[in-house]
Amino acid sequence: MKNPFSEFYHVPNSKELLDIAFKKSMKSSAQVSKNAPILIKAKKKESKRIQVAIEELIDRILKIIKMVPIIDDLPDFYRELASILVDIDELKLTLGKLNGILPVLSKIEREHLSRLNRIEAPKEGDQLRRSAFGRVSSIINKQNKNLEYLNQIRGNLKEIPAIDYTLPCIVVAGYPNVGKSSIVKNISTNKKIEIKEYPFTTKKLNMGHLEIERRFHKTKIQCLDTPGILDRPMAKRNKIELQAILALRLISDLILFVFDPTPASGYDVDSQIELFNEIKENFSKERKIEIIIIFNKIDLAKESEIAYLKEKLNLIDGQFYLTNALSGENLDKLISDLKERYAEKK
Ligand SMILES: Nc1nc2c(ncn2[C@@H]2O[C@H](COP(=O)(O)OP(=O)(O)OP(=O)(O)O)[C@@H](O)[C@H]2O)c(=O)[nH]1
Ligand SMILES: [Mg+2]
Repeated sequence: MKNPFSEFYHVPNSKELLDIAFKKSMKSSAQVSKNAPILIKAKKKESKRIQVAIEELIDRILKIIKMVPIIDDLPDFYRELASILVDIDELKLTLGKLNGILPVLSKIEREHLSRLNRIEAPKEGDQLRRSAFGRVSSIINKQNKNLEYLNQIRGNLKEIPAIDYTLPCIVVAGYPNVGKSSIVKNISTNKKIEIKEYPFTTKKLNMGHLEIERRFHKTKIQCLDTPGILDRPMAKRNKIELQAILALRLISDLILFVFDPTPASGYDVDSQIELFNEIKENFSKERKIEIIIIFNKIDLAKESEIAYLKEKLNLIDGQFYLTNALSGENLDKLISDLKERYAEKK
């Protein structure tokens, strides 16, 4: 499904909202006969202006509230990811506060319209409209913090990748800076992934695809690049790491675990092994998900570094890939392995 937050569009701030509403209001024209007395004309004109402004505001605020999906109703993955990225209680509270001003706006409208009916001089109509606009402005301005908050969290939520639950999903995981993104960028269609020489470059989940040919049709497999994870207790893991954990837990059909056997990533191999064991134990065994092991950066790796990892993981040749994500060496083998695995499977 597409990202449920893809229709969470820009949220105007209070000034923008008021500008739109008042502009529309001042352009409005009331239906009144030319020959009507000035007092009637003033009443009709100002009533219309007040109505247009307040109804426009109510309409726009309702639209803002409605474009935020109800988090509790989302599928597990999106719901949990949203709770990692934003404080859901604060979001609910913010939407509740915005919703709370709607009856207040309606009341101001009703009160001013009934007072307008009773005016005795045209200039009182102008004064009443100004008074209504003043009260409305003060209410909307008090919501500015909430409007800006929505716009700010929108930035995080709209970056959530679209997951197609009908297609297999390979999750690429490992320590920071080991070359996960370089591999996904190389093997998938996603060429926009950012790669940098420092850890925690990837701060969100990036989706890429691999096209595969089945006997009668073409299809795709999903390949998800994740942020690095450190070997530490779950409770200590930050929001960036937790996104990777969530993907492993909820949407992986196959895990690609990437090791950097060299000191280049800045993290030692034993910690990477600990993380591997944790992932194997928690996310592979229970859900019967296979792990493909990759030793990356073979252009830098010494034989002794590869031998150490092999021995520690109890692997024999053929049970892991040796890759260079910069040159693409051996990634073609990995791609054909992946394509073969999914060529006939559903
Ligand atoms: N020499 C060499 N450098 C590599 C290789 N693969 C990746 N790198 C470099 O390692 C650094 C980290 O690469 P990324 O692909 O960003 O690593 P990552 O695992 O996605 O890192 P995070 O997103 O921070 O967790 C970059 O400077 C890459 O150019 C490789 O096979 N050989
Ligand atoms: Mg990365």
